[in-house]
Amino acid sequence: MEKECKTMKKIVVAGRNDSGKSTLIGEIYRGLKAKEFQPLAVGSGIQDEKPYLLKGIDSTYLTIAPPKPGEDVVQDIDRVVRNAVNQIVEKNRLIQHARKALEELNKVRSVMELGHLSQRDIPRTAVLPDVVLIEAVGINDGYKSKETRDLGDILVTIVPANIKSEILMEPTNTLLDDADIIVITKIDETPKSIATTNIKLLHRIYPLKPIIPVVATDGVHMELVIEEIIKRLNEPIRLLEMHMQREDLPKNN
Ligand SMILES: Nc1nc2c(ncn2[C@@H]2O[C@H](COP(=O)(O)OP(=O)(O)OP(=O)(O)O)[C@@H](O)[C@H]2O)c(=O)[nH]1
Ligand SMILES: [Mg+2]
Repeated sequence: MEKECKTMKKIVVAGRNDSGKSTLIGEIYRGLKAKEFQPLAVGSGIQDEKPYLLKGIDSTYLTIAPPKPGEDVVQDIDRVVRNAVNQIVEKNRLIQHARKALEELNKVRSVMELGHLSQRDIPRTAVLPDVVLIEAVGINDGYKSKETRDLGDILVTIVPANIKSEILMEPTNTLLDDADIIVITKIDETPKSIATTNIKLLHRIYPLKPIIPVVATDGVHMELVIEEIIKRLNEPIRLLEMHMQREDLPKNN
């Protein structure tokens, strides 16, 4: 079990307050599930739960882990994930016990010439998650949380289309500088000139990054986000390199 948790890739979704992180996580969950992944969603506060459920995240795969005050992400995410996985394992064990018990009961009923009771009312066992989606706490003043950057294998940073351009131009915007994918939300409710200015600016600062405008509430353009995420989930060498860097192992060059 320990090993499985460690090898599960972590996708971190960061961004300002109210920028659409939970809504996007709900969409990513759906998109990955449609591609045969089983994500586990980790929210950072109770406000995240409702958007997750609205997007159809199964409560089996939903857990809320608030960080300590003043922090943007939980420090011991591995423990949170392990607990969530253990709960699913435990539930599966109970379900399997219930099935066996019912089989035994049906043997007795058969001897007594009573009808069989159906297994239908016992839930199916749940598959274990194979990828983790983590929501960081929304930061008010920018994109500078180093802890958040360090947490994940894939960093998805959200910028609401109506953001003030000055914020994008601030130095040490770690969460933008290091984002694997930048997602622009709320393009539907932002005046076009403002959205266009911000998107152009981001393209100029980050010419090599995927920068994807979406309407997170309606799932518009989400397939582009999912495609970029899956590309990265399937890049074992790159992820290996990231782990090596993190553990300060010698590099090749
Ligand atoms: N019109 C529009 N509304 C959006 C979009 N994305 C999110 N919203 C709305 O914005 C509000 C905040 O969305 P959340 O997903 O809860 O944002 P969040 O970043 O998780 O918020 P916190 O966790 O509280 O920081 C909700 O009312 C969403 O329905 C979008 O692309 N377009
Ligand atoms: Mg949220």
